[in-house]
Amino acid sequence: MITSTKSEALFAEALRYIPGGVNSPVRAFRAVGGQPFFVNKAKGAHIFDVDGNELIDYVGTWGPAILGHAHPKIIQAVKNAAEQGTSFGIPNPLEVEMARLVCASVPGLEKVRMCNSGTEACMSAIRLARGFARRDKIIKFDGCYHGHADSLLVKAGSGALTFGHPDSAGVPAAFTQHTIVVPFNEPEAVRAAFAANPQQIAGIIVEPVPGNAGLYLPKPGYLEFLRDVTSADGALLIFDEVMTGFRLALGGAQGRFGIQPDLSCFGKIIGGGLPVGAFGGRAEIMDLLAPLGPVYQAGTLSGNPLAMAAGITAIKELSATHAYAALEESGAALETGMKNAAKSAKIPVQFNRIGSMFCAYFTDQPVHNLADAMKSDRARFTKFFHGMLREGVYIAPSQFEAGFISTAHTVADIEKTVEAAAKVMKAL
Ligand code: KE4
Repeated sequence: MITSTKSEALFAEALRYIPGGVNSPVRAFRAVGGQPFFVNKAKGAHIFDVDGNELIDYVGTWGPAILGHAHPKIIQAVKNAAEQGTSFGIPNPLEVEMARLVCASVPGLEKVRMCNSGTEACMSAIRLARGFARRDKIIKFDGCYHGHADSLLVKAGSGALTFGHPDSAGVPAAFTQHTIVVPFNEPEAVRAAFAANPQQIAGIIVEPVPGNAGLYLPKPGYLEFLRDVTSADGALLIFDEVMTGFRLALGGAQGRFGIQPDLSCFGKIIGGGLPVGAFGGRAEIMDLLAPLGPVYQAGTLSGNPLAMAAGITAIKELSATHAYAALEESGAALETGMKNAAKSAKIPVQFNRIGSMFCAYFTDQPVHNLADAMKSDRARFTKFFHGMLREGVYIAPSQFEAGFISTAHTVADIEKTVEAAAKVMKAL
């Protein structure tokens, strides 16, 4: 970073009016120290802060910017929609097109309901699962983050984990008594939970590829195991694809791994950068939702035309181009470069990656779940983060977040990133 005077002044004023100076905790740099910078422009794979610094961006507004920032087709779609009105609160044609596109993209999805965030999507999917199964208990995995609904803020990942309070204050024990937390990638823990609660578990909610404690992959057969163990007990399998949906493939992780959950949650990419969430599944489950059925869920701005226009354009662009092949190529190049940088610097790095999602853990042990991730050297990550920032590369300001590559990242961007990593790792 060259200068930060304007960001510092803005942050001082932000602290006056906004708790922690931010509207979402993970932006506050609390995990890595220092102060956040303020951005007023983003284009392609680059962000531009108020002091004129230009950075290669691997946060991508936490996942939505898979096509890069300010993609011309998305900007034009939002402009066109805005000229017709920004919200109607009345069914609009774009909602139908979005629902059709999402259902056509994700195998087995028969119906979908739009909402305004991933939190809403996951909270609603759980309520629906409980209403369908007529059971109260839910299994989640430590380190997974499904938004900040009360019953899910238990050993949650992302910002909750970053700030060391995975179980938030203000959540009565009664609200989480039905939430069972087990470690990811350990089948025995799930078997034990079902054995201790036979026919009482409404469902498992899981990030099929957890991206909120850094990034780690399901071990071979693990997702198939979750599918089988839930079916055997009459529980539902809920894939939280808010991050992985339309990121790992057009059909999300479920399409990539060939697993069909009962319910799926989406967000981020399908909003094209505007506030959107969605959840969907078989019609026999979804039709329990109001106004058809007894499970209530609602939202003033759900399906609003601007977010629909942006999301539809993003999905169409992803399906019309060879986006995922390009993302795989960039991801592989980054992975090779980062691993070579670590080797030449002689420091232990586990570089986990799938498609365009990645995370560098500073440890010599493999990372398969939260317990493994917690063993990584966070002091080293902090030095790496600030070193990369000085070299003009912005990665997530927390070890417990994933990185994202977009179709806008060029070969030159990846090369510059790898050169920066080689230089910074040598000094760690
Ligand atoms: P939102 O309510 O933030 O739209 O989505 C919640 C959510 C649900 N499920 C998954 C798998 C998610 O990754 C998220 C949100 N992701 C974080 C980044 N790790 C959002 C960043 C933030 O909290 O500012």
